[in-house]
Amino acid sequence: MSSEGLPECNVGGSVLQVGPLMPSLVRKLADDYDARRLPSDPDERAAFLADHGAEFTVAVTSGGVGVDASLMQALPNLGAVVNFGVGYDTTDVDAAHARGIGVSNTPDVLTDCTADTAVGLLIDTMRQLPAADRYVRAGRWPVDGMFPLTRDVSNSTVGIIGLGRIGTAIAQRLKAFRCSIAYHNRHRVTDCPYPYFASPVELAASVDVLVVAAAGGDSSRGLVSSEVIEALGPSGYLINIARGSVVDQDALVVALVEKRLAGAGLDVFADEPHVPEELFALDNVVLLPHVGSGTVQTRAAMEELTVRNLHSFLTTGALVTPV
Ligand code: 8YV
Repeated sequence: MSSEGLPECNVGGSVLQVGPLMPSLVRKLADDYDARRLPSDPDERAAFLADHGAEFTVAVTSGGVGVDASLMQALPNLGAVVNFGVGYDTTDVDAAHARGIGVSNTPDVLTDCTADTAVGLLIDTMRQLPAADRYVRAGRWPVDGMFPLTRDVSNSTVGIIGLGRIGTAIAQRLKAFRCSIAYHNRHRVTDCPYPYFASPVELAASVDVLVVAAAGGDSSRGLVSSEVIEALGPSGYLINIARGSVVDQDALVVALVEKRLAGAGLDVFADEPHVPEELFALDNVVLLPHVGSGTVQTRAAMEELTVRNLHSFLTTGALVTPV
């Protein structure tokens, strides 16, 4: 068997691994698909592509790296980019489609896990639970007394930027907390029970918490601008589990440092894995190392769907979950 549950196939050396992937997926690609890995060193990479670029028909990558237009050009026989992850903003989909290259991602299998992370992060941020934990560990409770009071999550108003699969799953969870939900998308969602705001600034001005769940890429870059942050205001919270690029990170950091925002919970950043150090000292900010989908079960399901896309493309020419 080439991979569990999938029929044997003989694909030779046509699979290219672009960027780091989960160790189990790296092994599977190497063992079952004879994949080669694109060197990260620029000189080695150029030489490798000059020698082998024409051999590859599929690139397997993830949201952290992706396949840009210049790499596509160096892979003249590429037919598919198989992306581990639901977000594919690092792959140039327009350039891919213009060249007849299919792109797949891993939707649905990570929706629940990522929505769980968003709600956990929202609670952690509004209730300052990580700071309260640090307070206990530092021995401050017996010395300094009660931890400062925080803010209710239940019954708060929450604006969701990007009411797609994950945004909707976040809203469903927050309904159990009796939160009022409103949203902003590029287009109104049909048959949606939540109020729609065409303007992110107006949405931010009317909620306690803004949750960013929009896809990354050029269409959403800087959508949460300094004006949106200002509209959220000194009693507002920002939660981002989407992509750092959706938020004007410099404006966010200044607003947090100057206390023009009540707090922020951030799982994603503009230049991962680098996080602005000004945030490290702020107890009203919760910082996570991009763990939205980071559970054993969810990553296994993402890996399985990645391999199904790869296998399907190699055996039938079609992707299972094309974008
Ligand atoms: C992964 C993600 O961490 O699916 C996504 O878009 O951001 C995460 O689930 C990422 O794809 C791994 O590189």
